Amino acid sequence: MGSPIVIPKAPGAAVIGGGFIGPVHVEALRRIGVEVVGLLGSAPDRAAATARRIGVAHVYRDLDELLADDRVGVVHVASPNAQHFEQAWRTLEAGRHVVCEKPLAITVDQSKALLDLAGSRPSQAAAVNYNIRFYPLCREIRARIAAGEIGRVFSVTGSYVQDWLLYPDDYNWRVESDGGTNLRAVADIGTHWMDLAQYLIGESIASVNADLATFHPHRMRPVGVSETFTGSIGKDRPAEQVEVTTDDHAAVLLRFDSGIRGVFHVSQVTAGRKNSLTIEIAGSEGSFAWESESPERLWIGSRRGPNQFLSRDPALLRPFAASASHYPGGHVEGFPDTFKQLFLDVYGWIVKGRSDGDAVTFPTFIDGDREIRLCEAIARSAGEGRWIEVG
Ligand code: SOE
Repeated sequence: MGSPIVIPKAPGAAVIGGGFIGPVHVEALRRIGVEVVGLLGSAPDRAAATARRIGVAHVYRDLDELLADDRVGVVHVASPNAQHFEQAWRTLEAGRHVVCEKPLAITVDQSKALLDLAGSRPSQAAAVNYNIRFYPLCREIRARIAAGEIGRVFSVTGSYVQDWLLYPDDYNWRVESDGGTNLRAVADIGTHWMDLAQYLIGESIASVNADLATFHPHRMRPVGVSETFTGSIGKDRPAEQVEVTTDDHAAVLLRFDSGIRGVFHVSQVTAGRKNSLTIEIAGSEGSFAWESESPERLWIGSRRGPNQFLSRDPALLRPFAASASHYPGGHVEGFPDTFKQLFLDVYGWIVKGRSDGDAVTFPTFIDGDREIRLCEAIARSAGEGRWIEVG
């Protein structure tokens, strides 16, 4: 509480992507006082409808027009994954800051090229939207582990499961092969889980051993667009059967740099789980457990005394956690607030102006590139049936 909740003199922003997550970016930007000057979508008519719905005044014809608009200082790339590379690349080349939705790219070649380009332009922010880091209680876990509260970390385990692709007639651009790792649940939500796990314990994953499953080898692709999380909407449209090879489910064993062990599973076919990330960290003196669908509560496990539940209350949190929490205890903060907090970090860094002393506090292309390397290692491990070192 008390930290700035608007960014004075923030540059204007443009958002690419009018599906599910683009409007989430728009809403969060407005909450911190950033003007969203325009929207670019994959189809002008649909983009115009979305722009009217969310109150964005201008719809760009194409990326050329967007990058020619000198009101745009920051571009938010919230388009389908296969478009991220070109849009992020051209944004940086045009001298703008970029906030790219995960995953950063489709291949390591792409993510490495973006990382190198961003590194050559240190005055431009190059962020990746790993928003789950910004739940206050996730920051509390990170701060307490760093302070040694649970001693030596033994393991990190958990899951990220949803049900919006449960049925064979559920469809979305994500189920199509991306021409790279061909990963879907892993690339879409597994990267969230892996980024969070590494962030909480402050250590990178060194090797993986993965098992993937595609439970629906065929799906019904409706004519027209299928947005994210649309459930049974549009099921009455004509559809054609298509082959699907991307993962509905994955189970992945992990070894971290220091020997810490991990395991997670992801699924987009778990009935009743809407957007459920769980993570549990076991240490020599205690453990933590947190669930994204109950984000205001942190479970603290102990052998020497009673287990505890810590409710998010900035007055009870460590400063690193309290600084990402603007509402008093009991006034529930959630998914939208994590976008607001991440963008406060990015735009705060931008308006402060680049200086060597300015530590970056938001996830960058370095983190985005690491996740693509993890995806490639997971895809290779599943194909070869063995442990694979992460490049
Ligand atoms: C779909 O799985 C999705 O929208 C992801 O793409 C987002 O990153 C996640 O935050 C919610 O679920």
